[in-house]
Amino acid sequence: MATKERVTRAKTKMEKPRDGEGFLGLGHEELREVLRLMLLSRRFEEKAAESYQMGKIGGFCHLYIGQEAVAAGALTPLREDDYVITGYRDHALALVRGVAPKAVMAELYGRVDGCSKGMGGSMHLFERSLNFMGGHAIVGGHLPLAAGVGYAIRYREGDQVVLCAFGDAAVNIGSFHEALNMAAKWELPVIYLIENNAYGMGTDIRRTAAISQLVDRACAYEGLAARQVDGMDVMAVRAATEEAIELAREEHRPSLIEALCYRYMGHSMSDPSHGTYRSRDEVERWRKDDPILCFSDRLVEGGVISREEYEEMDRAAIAEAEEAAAFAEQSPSPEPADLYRYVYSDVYPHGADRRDLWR
Ligand SMILES: Cc1ncc(C[n+]2csc(CCOP(=O)(O)OP(=O)(O)O)c2C)c(N)n1
Ligand SMILES: [Mg+2]
Repeated sequence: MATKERVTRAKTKMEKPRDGEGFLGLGHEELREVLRLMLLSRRFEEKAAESYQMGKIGGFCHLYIGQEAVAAGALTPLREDDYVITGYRDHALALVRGVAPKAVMAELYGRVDGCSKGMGGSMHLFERSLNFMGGHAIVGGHLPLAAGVGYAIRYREGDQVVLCAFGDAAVNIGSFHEALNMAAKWELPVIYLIENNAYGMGTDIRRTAAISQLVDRACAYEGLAARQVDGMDVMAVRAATEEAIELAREEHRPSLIEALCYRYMGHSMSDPSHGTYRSRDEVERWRKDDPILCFSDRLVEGGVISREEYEEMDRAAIAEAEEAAAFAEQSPSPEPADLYRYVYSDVYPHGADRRDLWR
């Protein structure tokens, strides 16, 4: 079964060594902010799980618990005008990108104050003002969209980058290859980030991928830089991403990063935490590498934060999640009449005027 031994080597065409050991020259404030965002994601999702179990949230809901180092490591080095796009396991990425917890929770509740006006739900978080381009439910469907955003950046001669996250199962989807081929051929500033949590729903990736190290898929595309990192180590993810950002911004070179991580919960809220496809022992082994506990220990040892400050930060994250849920509860549901409002379609209810729909 999947274990930490999967972190085999720093497979790379990039030049610098993988560095998750130090603090990458970050100041204490920046390091504490990275930790705060990981804690916020964790506590937010624990609250979301509680609300889901109480029937307050409906539909699909996939938690990121256990994978927080990937979102925090990959998104915190981005600039405000860079772009982020991801799949359906999107809560943590939205929060780290800066979408307000209240707007994310209200979206999970399907309420009008949600970041997608309550029309998208858990899998379709979106925030244009932060260049957070979703939240996409179709496995691998957003990889070509990331190439499209990268193409738009090149066309406008900008220097932004696109960070595109997706799960391990997406590497067997045709659009993965189409997107990587285009990104490499057209030298698009896109960073493709595999969140390899070892499973696609209940299927071990080793049963479906005809390659043992997913990052090796990059070898098929000339010019695509590649790196495999320990996805439980936020600084390792950040180091690899910083390097990829530099390549994209300075040299228009795309990258493929594989972050080896693990989800502690079931595939979605409708699945049990452990399931029959993995053992309790395996989950417990990975829990020993909890990305938040490991990083907070390092920060305490390094004198960046005291235990008391950490506990205070944790209490603040819990309070923020509670406030988000209270906010979501009182936010109204969308009007049924607005159902067609944001849909591209020629079919309008009751002969409504096209212009009415774009008010
Ligand atoms: C094209 C497509 N096929 C099947 C599904 C159903 N499905 C939803 S999630 C999932 C597993 C994806 O696993 P992975 O890419 O590893 O992401 P993870 O859930 O582990 O984050 C599948 C098969 C889908 N959403 N889209
Ligand atoms: Mg997976």
